[in-house]
Amino acid sequence: MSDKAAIMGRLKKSVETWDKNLAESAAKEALAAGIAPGDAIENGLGKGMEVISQQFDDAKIYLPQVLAASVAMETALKVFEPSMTKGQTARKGTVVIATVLGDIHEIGKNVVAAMLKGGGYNVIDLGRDVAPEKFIEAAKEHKAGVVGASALMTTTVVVQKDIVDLLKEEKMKAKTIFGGAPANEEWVESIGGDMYCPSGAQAVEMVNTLMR
Ligand code: B12
Repeated sequence: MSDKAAIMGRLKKSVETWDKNLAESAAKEALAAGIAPGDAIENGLGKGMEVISQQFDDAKIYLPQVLAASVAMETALKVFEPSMTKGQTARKGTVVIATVLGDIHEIGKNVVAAMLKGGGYNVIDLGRDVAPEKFIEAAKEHKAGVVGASALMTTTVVVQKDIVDLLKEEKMKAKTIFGGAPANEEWVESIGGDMYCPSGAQAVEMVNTLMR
């Protein structure tokens, strides 16, 4: 097995086995080996989280293990973040991003925020469990070109519609991009949003298009 494949395997395994020490060391190894952080996140750590999701769905593991896997993933993300954002002068425009009201899932949003920063955007990350009004206030204050919202639950994805409605009410021109497990293209189209984004790997390209 090549070095890269072995390192990707360790990244995946670290999330799968909720081993934050392995997550940290494998992330450092990936950087040292010159693996692009985006690649390591999507195809290493992300694959581990897919396994965790499946095991959770199959009731083979429970919430504490999912939480521990999240901690492992976040530990690795912290190692990658500086190298994703360094040297950027953030001149391509501003993106306001957060996870919607009632929803505390933030790993995907954090991945996207890091990728956008790495892609040259000024990213205003409002965190998780954020009310639609806060998105709008921040978009106004920072003159954002794009507003992005993550929702991971069928009960919270509806808040994405509230964000579109409020932007329209306020006659704002900012474009919208949405993601998270329960969202899809049809949903975003039905609420009058601009784009659905299925993964961090595509986020920069999609935001580039929206900013044009
Ligand atoms: C990890 C996890 C957790 C962790 C979250 C830790 C954290 N700090 O974020 C913890 C353990 C805390 C958690 C809690 C809960 N969870 Co949970 N969780 C998950 C799990 C397994 C993985 C999510 C994840 O991090 N994936 C990895 C990231 C990298 O992927 P991602 O989020 O999809 O993001 C990528 C893309 O979607 C896209 N994207 C996402 N958002 C955005 C936004 C923009 C703007 C863009 C451009 C792109 C984009 O790019 C990202 C990067 O590639 C999912 C399963 C699943 N299939 O999603 C369940 C899941 C979302 N959880 C679920 C549930 C039910 C809960 C709880 C209610 C459980 C409980 N009984 O308490 C609570 C939520 C409480 C709340 N109010 O929010 C359900 C939701 C079901 C539903 N109703 O829809 C799921 C689907 C599991 C399941 N099959 O039942 N959870």
